[in-house]
Amino acid sequence: MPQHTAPRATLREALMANLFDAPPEQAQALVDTIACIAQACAQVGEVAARGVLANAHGAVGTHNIQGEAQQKLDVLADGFMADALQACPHVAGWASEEHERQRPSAEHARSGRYLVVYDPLDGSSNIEANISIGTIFSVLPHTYRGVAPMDSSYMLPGSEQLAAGYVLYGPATLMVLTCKRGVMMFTLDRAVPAGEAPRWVLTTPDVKIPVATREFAINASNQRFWEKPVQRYIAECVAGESGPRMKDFNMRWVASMVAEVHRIMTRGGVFMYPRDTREPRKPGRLRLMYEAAPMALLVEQAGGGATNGTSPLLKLVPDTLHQRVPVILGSRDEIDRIVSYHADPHENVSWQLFKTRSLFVQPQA
Ligand code: FDP
Repeated sequence: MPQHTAPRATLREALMANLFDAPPEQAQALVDTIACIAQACAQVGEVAARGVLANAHGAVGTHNIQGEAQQKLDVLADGFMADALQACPHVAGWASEEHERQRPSAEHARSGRYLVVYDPLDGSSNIEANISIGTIFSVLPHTYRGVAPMDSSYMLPGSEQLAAGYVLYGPATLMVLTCKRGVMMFTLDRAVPAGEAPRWVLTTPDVKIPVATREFAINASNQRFWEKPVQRYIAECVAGESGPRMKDFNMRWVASMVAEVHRIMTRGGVFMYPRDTREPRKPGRLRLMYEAAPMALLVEQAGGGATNGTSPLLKLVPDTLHQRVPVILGSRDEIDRIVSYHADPHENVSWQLFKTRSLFVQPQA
């Protein structure tokens, strides 16, 4: 018997349906903008998939504003995004991990209604190891439409984002997206007729993060630098069945934030890049505007939680484009627990004292 399956919705169809309650002109502008970004990401995915054959591996010999050595793919991805945004009539300006200052659109700086911030290539250290990498983006309102944007135009809390998403360049190329009406997952379909561009199709209409989990992701080599509530949380997870949690946990670390968040989107978990004492000037490793805030919006829209330990990430107002923050996000129950550890005054006095006095009972020899 032939199977009759309904065709999957395209990106534009799914977004227009998702935005049914928005004024049509606004919905169309947001869909057009996301379609421009999606097209650039399909180009990045194409080049990433060809690897050395596309001459996309290796360093270019320059450094970005963060002092990080730029990889060829960082630069290529940044260029694809900038070209797509330049061509998009609704975008007044954009800011990227790879540039110190924002860039106003040559033609639409005054007329555009949106600002876009992005990390063109997240997980750069994984490029040559052929491990999953990604792009992260956020669409913000251009509050003073009619005036060309400046860096200060972008200083909005994450709660003001109109849309946020990431693209994961893994075995399949996926886009996970929110317009603040839940989270949708799209897959890039390359099996299209010759001459046609690959197209994004809706593959999961309503992503939900499981509330409970037994899996965490953290770079454990930084343990000695972590703050006390994080030391306590991880020690309790590692103690497993014989510790206060009375159950075993599993650990993962890919070193590509997009891949870690995607795993959490599919089966739950906790991802942490907490504050540490290595460089007191830097309160965390990840950037607020184009890493933490868009991921926080996605995770919260999927039912999870996202915090710096003491405040929801979506409430933080940036001071600069490249500001760094501690990031703790994932399954709701665990995030609530970690926030409660940060709020516990004993935790901030002495975790060691707490450990010997109460919960953390050592198994008898
Ligand atoms: P990368 O610098 O390679 O782009 O964005 C920062 C980030 O990767 C995250 O994707 C990743 O989670 C983290 O840094 C990796 O940090 P470690 O090197 O400490 O593992």
